[in-house]
Amino acid sequence: MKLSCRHSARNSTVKFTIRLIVVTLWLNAGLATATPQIELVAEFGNRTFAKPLAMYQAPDSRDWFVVEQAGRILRVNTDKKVARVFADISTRIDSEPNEAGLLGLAFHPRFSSNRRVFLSYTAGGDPLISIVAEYRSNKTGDRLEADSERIVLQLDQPFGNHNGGQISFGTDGYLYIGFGDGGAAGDPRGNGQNTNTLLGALLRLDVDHEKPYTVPADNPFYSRDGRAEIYAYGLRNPWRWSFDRKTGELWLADVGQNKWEEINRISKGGNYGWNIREGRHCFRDRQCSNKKLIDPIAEYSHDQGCSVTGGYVYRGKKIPLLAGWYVFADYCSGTIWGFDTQQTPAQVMQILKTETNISSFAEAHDGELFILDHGKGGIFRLVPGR
Ligand SMILES: [Ca+2]
Repeated sequence: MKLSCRHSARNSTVKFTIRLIVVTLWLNAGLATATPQIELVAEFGNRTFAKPLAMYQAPDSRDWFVVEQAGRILRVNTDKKVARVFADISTRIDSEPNEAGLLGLAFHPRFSSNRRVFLSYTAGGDPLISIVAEYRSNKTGDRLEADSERIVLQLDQPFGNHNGGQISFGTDGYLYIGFGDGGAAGDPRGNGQNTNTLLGALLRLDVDHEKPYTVPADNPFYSRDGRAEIYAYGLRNPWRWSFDRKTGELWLADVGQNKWEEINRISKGGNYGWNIREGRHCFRDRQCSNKKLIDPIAEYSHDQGCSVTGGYVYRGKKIPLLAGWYVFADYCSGTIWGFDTQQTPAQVMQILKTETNISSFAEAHDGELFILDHGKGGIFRLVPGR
């Protein structure tokens, strides 16, 4: 998310009706002759949320948990569309800087029996501090016990932006945490390439044994120089990443500086280039040939938008043509794209052009996908066109 985009979002809020321009999803020759369409349908009727940033289904039910930037989490009953406050930690949060606030939520994989919930947020002060904390919910799982907070990890943020902040459990049961490069512009302190800081990196922790956490012994820097928590690095501001539920592969969108937005497939120990490269292009130096840097699978320039929002590999049933496609978007332009993850090199296709500020995608237990409109607060389901 970027400030300039937020302003344009405000301007467009006058248009209350969301006009969706459905664009034909062109298929590669030979795959199909049809030109199917994909549309958005409001998931909760007219209900809107205050700057929604993330949405997850509870592991043991179909209810949705919608994360609002200022610090609330609303539990929405899927059938009755009734929303109740699951958590409100707004008094602990500094959501003043544009990219700060309640940024992440992860249910423990065994939430139904242990009721453990993890939140990620920024707290006040100079500097801003990123905090990942563990809580417990009540027995029925419908209210977070806010006094149960236990800090897992905290990290100073030298500048107000690029806080990353997503947390998710991998298929390996470990907790992954994404942090940006610390902010400002151009990574002035070189955090992206510095493996002795947790900034500009994706971390992987074991939160099931000692407190507050241990580091898996097969993390890349476990027994060599560098922070043992790091799983991958060279990131500028990872803004939404996900595990392919079929393959376990980790797909991560990294927000660019002024020119290139990128989608990466993350491998353990990988260096994703920032701030030597922005996307596939030299950034810090004119010469940037370095075989150790991993280029993105897909990128787009700022002709197409200004800030990438990562999505999911589609594994639902309702839109067969997207099967195995990675679906992502741009926060500013509202464009949704996708590419077939089986195809190399990736061929990015435009799926939809929307008038929304997409802050996140969400994936239901059944694999269907949703977008969250940060600007006007609506939540929409991707459906086959009629
Ligand atoms: Ca990169």
